[in-house]
Amino acid sequence: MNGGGDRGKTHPRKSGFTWGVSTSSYQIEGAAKIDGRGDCIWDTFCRQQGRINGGDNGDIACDHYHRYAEDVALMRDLGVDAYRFSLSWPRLLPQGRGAANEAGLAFYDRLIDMLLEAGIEPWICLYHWDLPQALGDLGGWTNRDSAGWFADYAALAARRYGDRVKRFATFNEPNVFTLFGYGFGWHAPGIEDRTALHKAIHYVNLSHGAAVDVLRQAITGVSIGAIHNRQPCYPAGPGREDEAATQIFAEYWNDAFPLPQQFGSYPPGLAEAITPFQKPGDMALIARPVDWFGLNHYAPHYIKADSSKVIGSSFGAAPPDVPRTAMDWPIVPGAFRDTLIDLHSRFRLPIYVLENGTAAVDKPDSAGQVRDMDRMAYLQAYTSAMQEAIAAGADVRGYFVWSLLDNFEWTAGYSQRFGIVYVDYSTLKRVPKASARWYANLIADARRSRDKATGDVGCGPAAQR
Ligand code: IFM
Repeated sequence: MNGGGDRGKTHPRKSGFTWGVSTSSYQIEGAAKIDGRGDCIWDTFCRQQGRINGGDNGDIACDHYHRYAEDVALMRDLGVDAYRFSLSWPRLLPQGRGAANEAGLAFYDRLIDMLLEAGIEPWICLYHWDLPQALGDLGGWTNRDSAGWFADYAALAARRYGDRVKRFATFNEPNVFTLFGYGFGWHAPGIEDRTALHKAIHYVNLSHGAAVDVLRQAITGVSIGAIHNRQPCYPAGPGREDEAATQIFAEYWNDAFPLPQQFGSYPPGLAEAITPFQKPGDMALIARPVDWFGLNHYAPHYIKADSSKVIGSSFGAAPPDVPRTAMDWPIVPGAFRDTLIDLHSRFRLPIYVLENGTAAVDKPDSAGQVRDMDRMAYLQAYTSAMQEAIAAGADVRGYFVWSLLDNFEWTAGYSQRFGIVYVDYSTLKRVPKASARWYANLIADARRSRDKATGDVGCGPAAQR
């Protein structure tokens, strides 16, 4: 395990706590068929009848590819320290490997340069689910060669952007895209197969380790992490079946990636199933030291036994008295606090919250304003819970709202809005919601309290007004 140093000192303006916003390539970029971008597995998945709510797809999304300057200006107005986005692998390498696409590479040059000019630190995530279809055709993450493909892609990104970008994440939520994509068949590529799931878990872990090596070697002063979605899992019902199912589910959800990546071994419930795909030396490659732990957190899960699923468990219903978001996700800020404290005690790495936020039913009023009181209440409660975790000793160094913009919410299409900036999908006009103003005030207050040099990390009570 890494000693816990946060080695990245990369942006002149930045010190102390990092406030940011996050997005991902497929969810916002659009421009799916121009400037040489290749298809990704989500392009294919969206074309399949009945997969996505309303038959939506990422062809246009928020058209960030053309409107990035406006989006950087929105971030500058928010006053964020950092922006976490993902690179579109098929935009850089249309076939996933081989010849690079200069137009795609140049797009991120423009974005990065504009962010730096605006005083916003770019954080790159290499993979947020848009695997090139050409690699999907070769088995995608169920092919052991994926580790080599991913390492080569990481090397390309490092060579091109490593002079200006020092913060790199390998994967976003590997638990979600492997379990939903290869285990439950809900996400691209739509596979429901136990063997495929276990291969994908192991080869994604291998790919992570291979990319860490490449990035570390190629970029002076790089600061590397992976981004994991962690939520407490509780049995949905009182019986022993749900209790056992919850234990299994929690291992797949919370531990299948962080444990091997940090400690070099799989959780007990997965170890046997993964063994056939392991080769000598694999675990050492997977457990390469990283500099920080990226956490995505939304809500606890309530789990039930489900023999129709390849892992024997699935999502159940939350108790009826628990408040929910528009996604029907429980609102339990205390679970966020406890997750941060638990993470700190188990992993001893600096923590960056790289996604937290909520979907809400947002509509402009007659004056064109979006008064998203539910989102503000959620963010207020969750940032307060984070502050409680920090007060209890958790080493939390940053918080990024999911998401800057309303965007393509995977199988929900455009029906769920997570942005603090409203996007009118018919005109692509952006309207900062009330929560954007709230977040800007939070950041400004935090910065003032930081500047007073009180020793506060800048997300203390003064910042919570
Ligand atoms: O939109 C997603 C994101 O792509 C990954 N984390 C959860 C978000 C909300 O569902």
